[in-house]
Amino acid sequence: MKRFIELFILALLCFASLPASAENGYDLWLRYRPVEKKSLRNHYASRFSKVYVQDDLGATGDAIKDELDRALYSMIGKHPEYVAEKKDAKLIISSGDSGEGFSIKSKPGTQVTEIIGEGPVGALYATYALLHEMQMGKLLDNLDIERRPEISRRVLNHWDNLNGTIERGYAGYSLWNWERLPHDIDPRLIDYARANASIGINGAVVNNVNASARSLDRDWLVRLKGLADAWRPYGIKVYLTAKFSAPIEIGGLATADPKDPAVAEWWKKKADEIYTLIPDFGGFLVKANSEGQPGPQDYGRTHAEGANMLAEALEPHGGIVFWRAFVYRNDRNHDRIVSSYEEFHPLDGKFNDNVVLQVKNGPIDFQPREPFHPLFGGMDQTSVGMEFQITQENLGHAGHLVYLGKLFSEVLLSDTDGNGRSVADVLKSGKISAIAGVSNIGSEINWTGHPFGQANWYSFGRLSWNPEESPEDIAEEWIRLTLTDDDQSVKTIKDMMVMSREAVVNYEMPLGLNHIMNYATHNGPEPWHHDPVWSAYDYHKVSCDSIGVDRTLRGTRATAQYKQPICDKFDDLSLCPDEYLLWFHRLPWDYKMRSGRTLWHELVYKYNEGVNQVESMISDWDKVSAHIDKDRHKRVAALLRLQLEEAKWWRDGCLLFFDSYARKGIPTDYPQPQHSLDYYKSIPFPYDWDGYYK
Ligand code: BDP
Repeated sequence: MKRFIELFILALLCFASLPASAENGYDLWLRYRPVEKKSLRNHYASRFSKVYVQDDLGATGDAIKDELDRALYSMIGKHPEYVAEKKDAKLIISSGDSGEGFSIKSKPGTQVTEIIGEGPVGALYATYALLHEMQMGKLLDNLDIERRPEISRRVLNHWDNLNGTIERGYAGYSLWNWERLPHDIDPRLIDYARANASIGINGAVVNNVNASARSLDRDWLVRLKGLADAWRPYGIKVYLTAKFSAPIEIGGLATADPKDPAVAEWWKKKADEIYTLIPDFGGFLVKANSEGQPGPQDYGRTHAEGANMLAEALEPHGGIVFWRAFVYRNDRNHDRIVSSYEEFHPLDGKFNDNVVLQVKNGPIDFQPREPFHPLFGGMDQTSVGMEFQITQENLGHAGHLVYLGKLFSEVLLSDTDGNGRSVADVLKSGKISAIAGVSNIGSEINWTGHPFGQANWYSFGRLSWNPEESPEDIAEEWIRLTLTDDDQSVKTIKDMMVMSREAVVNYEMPLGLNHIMNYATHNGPEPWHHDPVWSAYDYHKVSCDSIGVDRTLRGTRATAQYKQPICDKFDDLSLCPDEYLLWFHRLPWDYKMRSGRTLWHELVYKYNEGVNQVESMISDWDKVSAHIDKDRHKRVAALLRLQLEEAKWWRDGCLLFFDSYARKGIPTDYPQPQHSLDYYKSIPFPYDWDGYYK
């Protein structure tokens, strides 16, 4: 009978390990698939036969047990058995008072594994790390892992509006059920916390940078407390965006001038109120004097004066201010690229210690490729934090497969001074080290809309913990955890992912072109957009003989904002990498490229390369069908077809437009556009999901 039951379980497990026909992606990278190999199953079963979890780990200890229960039951069909004494245990989980670092060690010559967290959250992170090893099919015999995060604040920024819409969100509506908080904690909110904790994300700014002052009202704060309490065991702090005019809007004051004592007092009281409800509240994120948002400059004060006033209100409670550096003048005669550095560089050293200047990865605005922002390395006496965008605002929304791990890593490893001081080093050197990602998640069942969007959330977390990790390795692990562990398929999918970032650059904005997307939706080409306030011509400056913007020392001097020798690298045409060519230089159509082609020909070549890359992604995805569950395979296949259509739309629209100036014609050995330029100009843009441009 016992043998029969064993065989039966084995049959069930084997069946379960085939690609399931229906997976909706909800489980993310925490699928805990049944372990097929009997020997491995037994190995895990024996290691988890007796588990000791230090009993004063509080709610985090419960979260650890909950995760072990789910994982073990799903992977080997058994729950772990908990024991009260360390000496009886095979898995020992304990921790010190606080901290996120941890170690996992196998005790030589025994079957014992010991996890020690610096604090309870460290022990939780270690638990996820151990389960990760198991999901990767590893034995637990020779573990010798020690980890500590390189960056201390690893935060998702949710651009969620209080009415449930998400600005630039393409995966449905906000997950925060404000109406029923704090009483009803939707189980999904816990799954959100689990997913984040499993990749080390430890903070969430829950509302939009284009903030509503109402989020600071007591009515909302008590609801926010519901989220804070639910996420605390997972090591996640909540933060709010603070609208600078809140003292007027909800405080009844006549001004929001940071130098007015009544204003400072209002913020102090507000902070006290928040901390009474949420003792570990993270702090404020502020978008000020940017794109119409109020700020200190409305009162003739500097960004530093505004930030410090808020910082003083938070300081007694241990809170911090993320002050965004995303500012530009609404002046079409001024190169937008240089604005933010011009504004903030003179303020270096003027920010309080609990202020982080949050800087977008590049100096424009989340384009498919940008050189790193010169404020990284340009503000040595200020804590400078990174802001990446995980939601693909300018990279095909949730319709395109684009693996952003490559983009994140490229920026993090950029050399800021010629001596190898990378952007990541700059982040790490701040009094407060911080990295933020504008989230791509929403209410869609698979969280991110595109199934591969999950990899961008995942890689953001992993690189925030350790910016030096290889994005290729991260992609591979994500694939194994999320899609398949068939080696050949893993390799094929990984190659696809790695190429996908280059593909989107090629079919949207090759050779350093930028900001030529549709004005409102930011999806699809519109290099012809031109109105009194915003014109794509400011970004490409196309004419009959040339294209690109001269941002060298002879032009708008954007290159001067970089330290030497990086300044020279971008400024000197012979040194400037092709990928930033038209970003920094204005060149004639017949300019001879390194490839031997003319600039015009190179542009044609690159746009076509992008389309070809999507075509090869389609055929690669076809090849792995036997090893991916049907539903997700079908969904990605459909999305890749959409991506191909849109890649061609970008290519043909842009090339026809640029050629209406260059008059060179598309060489006959390339596919010719199927439609006229007028046709591409007349394509209507569907409504914008985020409700911002109503
Ligand atoms: C732009 C987005 C806009 C954001 C803004 C920001 O289009 O929706 O509000 O950035 O980061 O890229 O503040």
